[in-house]
Amino acid sequence: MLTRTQVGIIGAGPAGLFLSHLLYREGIESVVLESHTREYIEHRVRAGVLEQNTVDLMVSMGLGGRLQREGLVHRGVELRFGGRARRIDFQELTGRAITVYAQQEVIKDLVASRLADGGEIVFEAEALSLESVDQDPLIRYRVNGQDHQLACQFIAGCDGFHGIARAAIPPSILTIFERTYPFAWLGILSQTAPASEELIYANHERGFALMSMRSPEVSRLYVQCPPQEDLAEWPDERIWSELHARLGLGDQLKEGPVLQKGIAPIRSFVAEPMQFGKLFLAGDAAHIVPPTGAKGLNLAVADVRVLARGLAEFYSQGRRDLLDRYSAICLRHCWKVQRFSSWMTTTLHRFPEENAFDRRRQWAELDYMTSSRAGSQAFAENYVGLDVSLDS
Ligand code: RFL
Ligand code: PHB
Repeated sequence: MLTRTQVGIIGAGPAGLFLSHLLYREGIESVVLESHTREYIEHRVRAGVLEQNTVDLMVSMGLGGRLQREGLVHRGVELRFGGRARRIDFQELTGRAITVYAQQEVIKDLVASRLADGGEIVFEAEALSLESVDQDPLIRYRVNGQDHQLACQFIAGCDGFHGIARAAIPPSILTIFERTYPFAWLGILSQTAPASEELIYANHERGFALMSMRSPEVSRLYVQCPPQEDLAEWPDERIWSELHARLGLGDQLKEGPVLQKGIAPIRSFVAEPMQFGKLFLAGDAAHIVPPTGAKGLNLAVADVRVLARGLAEFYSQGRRDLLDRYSAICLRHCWKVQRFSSWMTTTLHRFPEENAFDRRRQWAELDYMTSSRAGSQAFAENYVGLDVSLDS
């Protein structure tokens, strides 16, 4: 079956869903194709930290109700290293804050509101190929074994790192910038009250650890582990014992039932350009940041705000100016976020090849960044989120 729309969106992650909302507000029609079920995407455990700009956008879209009731507003964060514990005060340094609200809750809010507005999200619809992306774009996709085609004026590739959209940009014009790290993150969700009101990032002899949360009753905790680690090597007792050792929270860290457990690879990745013909990549389809800066979802939102604005200009005034600069604008912002995320990652983790000099240098780096006004200001500004400049 052949259907038509203005913007064909592949992927109902944060990038695709925020985009479909923003377009709807501009009177632009879209169809979202998502390979998984609604149930699956609404329960996939991932991000937890929303920048102020992301929260403000949700509120302005009329999606702030549950977020403002259930989200936990954090005005600072703690860094632990070399026997020290230092707090960065976001409020004092930037006047802004971050909100802890799980990615799957953002997804639930976006899906419910989009469907209530009559929006089209096709679940279990796997995009198979993109055709004629520089002329008359067409997406071939499959639902329940049946092949379909979606003809569109533009395609938004919001299909994450493992999606198919990026491959529709000819290899001759695509450049990949990549860094893999010699470790992964083992994360758990536990039915236990958070050990502290604010997030704690720890650089410890035994490796990095992070104490985060999802609610006053549920903690989200991470430890650095070897890459390609087998989850079976990590029974709950071992995870708790590492968390105790690395976070150094004593009795404050209460153990509880482990509700979910998983290992995530850590990488930095950028594909340039983010646009080819009428295809625009957004979010993880174009770039991955290591989770240490808590930026991936927020970066996806930043991309689609620029894209929605460019498309709105195109449809309302016939101007392509912003669309033509989409890639340059997003990449400029993306590289600043890559810089911060890789700085957080290299400063807080242990590396197999490091020596005693490297350890002292890490501590000095953290000491300076958390004790000088300039250092803490820079940290706070980046953590709460930089604004996107529309200059390219
Ligand atoms: P997503 O979320 O991967 O969504 C892509 C969607 O596309 C679908 N798809 C297809 N659909 C149809 N046809 C195809 N051929 C398709 N191929 C794929 C997929 O099913 C999926 O639904 O990408 P998007 O929208 O760009 O969003 C990116 C974010 O999900 C990601 O960056 C964050 O989760 C990263 N992240 C964090 N970001 C933050 O801003 N704050 C955080 O605190 C934070 N913590 C994290 C994180 C990522 C983590 N992992 C999993 C590495 C913590 C962790 C542990
Ligand atoms: C989370 O709560 O899942 C989380 C928090 C901070 C990060 C990464 C993940 O840097």
